[in-house]
Amino acid sequence: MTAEEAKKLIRPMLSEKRYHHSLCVAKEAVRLAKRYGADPEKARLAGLLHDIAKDIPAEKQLKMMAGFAIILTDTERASRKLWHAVLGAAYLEKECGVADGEILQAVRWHTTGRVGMSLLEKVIFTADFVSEDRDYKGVEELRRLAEESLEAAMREGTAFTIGELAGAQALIHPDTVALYNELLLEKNGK
Ligand code: DGI
Ligand code: FE
Ligand code: FE
Repeated sequence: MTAEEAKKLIRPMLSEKRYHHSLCVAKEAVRLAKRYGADPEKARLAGLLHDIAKDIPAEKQLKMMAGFAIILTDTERASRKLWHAVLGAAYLEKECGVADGEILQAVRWHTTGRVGMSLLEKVIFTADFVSEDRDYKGVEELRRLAEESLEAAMREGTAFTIGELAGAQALIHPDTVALYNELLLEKNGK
């Protein structure tokens, strides 16, 4: 799949704002890939495609996941913002002919993260936090950290996400917590 094909694929599935976000994440992912030695073209495609399922209505997302035989844990079923990552990867693989496992995994893990993330997964995870359309409080600090290392930005980013979720008494996925702990252990071990 070329970048032009990926854009054509996502355009009708996303709102104007979400489409713009996807272009911004792709641009940032290419930049981070070049900086940290990941494949820039895979980063571009994963960035364009990462939120492909985000604007599908919740009921339809559930139906599609059932169709792909995706089994959700209780935490996942109760956290609808997590669905688009799992569903997006399955949809891209099964309906859009995306065969590249690295790209599919970068989409699959872009929301929660996980322990042992690949370089491309880290690039997309970080680009999603710091892309130029983002303007939450603290984004400038995250952008600064992303120049230092992907792990530094991810540490701050996951701490921020976990803090927000806990503050709202929202469920925190175990993969998010496991990633956060891994990043802290790596930092403290150095
Ligand atoms: O799709 P985007 O908005 O670009 O970004 P994203 O895929 O990282 O989704 C962010 C949302 O997902 C945000 O509202 C926080 C939420 N989220 C991230 N990790 C967790 C989570 N929600 C729950 N319930 N649990 C998590 O571990
Ligand atoms: Fe997302
Ligand atoms: Fe996103």
